[in-house]
Amino acid sequence: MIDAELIAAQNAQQQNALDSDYAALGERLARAGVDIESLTQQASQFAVALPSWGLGTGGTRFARFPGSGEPRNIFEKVDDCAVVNQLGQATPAVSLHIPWDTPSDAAELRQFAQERGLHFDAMNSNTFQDQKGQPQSYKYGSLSHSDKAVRDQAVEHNIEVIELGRKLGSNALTVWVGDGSNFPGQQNFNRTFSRYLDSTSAIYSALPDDWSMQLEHKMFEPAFYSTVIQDWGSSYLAATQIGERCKCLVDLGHHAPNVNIEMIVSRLAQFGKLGGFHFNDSKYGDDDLDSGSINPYQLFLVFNELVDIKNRQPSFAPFYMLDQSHNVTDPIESLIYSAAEVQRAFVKALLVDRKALEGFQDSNDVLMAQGTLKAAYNLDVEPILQMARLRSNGAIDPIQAYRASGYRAQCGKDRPASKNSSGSGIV
Ligand SMILES: [Mn+2]
Repeated sequence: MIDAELIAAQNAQQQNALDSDYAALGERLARAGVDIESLTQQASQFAVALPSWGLGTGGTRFARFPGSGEPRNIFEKVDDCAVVNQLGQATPAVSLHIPWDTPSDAAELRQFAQERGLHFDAMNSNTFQDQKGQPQSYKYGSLSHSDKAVRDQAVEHNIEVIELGRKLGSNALTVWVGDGSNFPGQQNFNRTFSRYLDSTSAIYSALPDDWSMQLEHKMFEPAFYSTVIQDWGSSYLAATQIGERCKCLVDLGHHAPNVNIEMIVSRLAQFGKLGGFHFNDSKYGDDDLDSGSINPYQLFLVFNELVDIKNRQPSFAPFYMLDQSHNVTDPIESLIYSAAEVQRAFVKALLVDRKALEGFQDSNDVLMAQGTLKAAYNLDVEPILQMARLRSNGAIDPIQAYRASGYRAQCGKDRPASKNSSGSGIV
């Protein structure tokens, strides 16, 4: 963790400017009948989970360029998560990827995280890679494989992940499989999907009563011709077939270019099947770039739907996680920055004048309807995010505080690279 006095000293230098900016924004919002304190309160409560695999440097199929002081095991990853949350105050949960980050002692890891103010969110299984010593190969698929022995092994792995998650205090399982085909004719679409449904139903039947299961769709990759759960339609069909607590998870990078993701969000939520999100951004495909770095307006439009849904269904509580690959930045900095971008989109979505919007929609005042969204999007809510962090003992400027702390340089000394270091994956 970072020395609290260092954060306080940094904040002290910046607080006068913040107080002034916050007062000015508060005054402006008050003229529109909006209470800035309510927004700051909601910003403080906003949380997005950190992916355990996001703390190490990511890479592509071509190369990985790790920096110094990378976490070498799950405990060091949790240490880094604690720093992200300490400074940014928006990421109190960690989402584990199994088996990349399987702890030898779940109780020890749970306590280790608790001592750092963290808890465990949705668990992620992995049947897209062969693990050392496993008898069956996933070369031709896992949950939908033609061979029952392979499917059974994949189901068993997911059940083990649930068992581990129970010990860690998690309450959800996210299932993404790369199953699919590379060539026309390689697989029969109907039989493959049926086998997938049988396998996921078997996993679902092992789900504790207070757990949910999230199906993550992805258009392509690693399969390049067809993918079993390639889109939200397939995901919805599967989740509906499997059971009530089986939902669809939307990863922002898992769609064709220009697809209207915010409408997918609305559709799934309208029928009670929106379970969660993996936030990231993309220019071309599943780029796993930092949230809000390419298309922040899309992120805002997604949250515009989420706020709308929440207003209709107060119990709506989807899982939020950052799912990014940090190839050329310090992962801690990217995660702090990205969490704030997601939080920013949320706060801006809260600012949408929904009553006015509904009026413009019903009277077909197109210009004013789109302008109502833009008015909220264009407002700079940075003072609200800064104040929310300050009041939670985070940093007004978390990147500056992180750099001033020298945390990464210290890790470079404390964490000499070992050949057992666990890297990162791209999910
Ligand atoms: Mn994902």
